[in-house]
Amino acid sequence: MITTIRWTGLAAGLLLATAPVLTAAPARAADSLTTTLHRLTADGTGEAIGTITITETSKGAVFKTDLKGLPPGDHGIHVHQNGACGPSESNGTKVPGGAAGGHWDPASTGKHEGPAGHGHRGDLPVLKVAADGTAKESLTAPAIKDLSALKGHAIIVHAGGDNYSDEPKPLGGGGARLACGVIGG
Ligand SMILES: [Cu+2]
Repeated sequence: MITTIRWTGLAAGLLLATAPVLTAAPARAADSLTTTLHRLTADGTGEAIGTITITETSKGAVFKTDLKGLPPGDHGIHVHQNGACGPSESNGTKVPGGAAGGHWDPASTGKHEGPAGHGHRGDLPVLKVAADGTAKESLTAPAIKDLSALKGHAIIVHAGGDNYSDEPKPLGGGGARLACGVIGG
């Protein structure tokens, strides 16, 4: 009888000890988000080209890229409105990654001004790809304060660079969409 009581006490103690860990887990998971990027094709998505991990810091959200297989040089990279990486259709032609929609712009500014501007909230610092096709960069977005707001949007890497302006070409001049990943999905 005494043994039974002791075991019950021990079990209760274990439950109490593990309870805080269980309740803390969801909060910890929200501290970072990871998305896998895939190469875009006219029919959808192809091979995976790496990951982007997003963390919240006092300076804004930091997008840490671990990518490969990209053309060397500067590439526009942005958070886009829709959590979809499929093609869209324009005049009967499939546009790779078109389903991701335009740049994430919750304040409806309609302006592309780069990460330090007051336009699209999804405008990130330009992605620099090394000569070997890899990009291991930390891109800070001062305007993005809240990681949870990023969930369900897509990250797009463009073929061209990004001059943080709508002139002379719209949306920084990035043009065609090369790779895509849905944040938190
Ligand atoms: Cu973009």
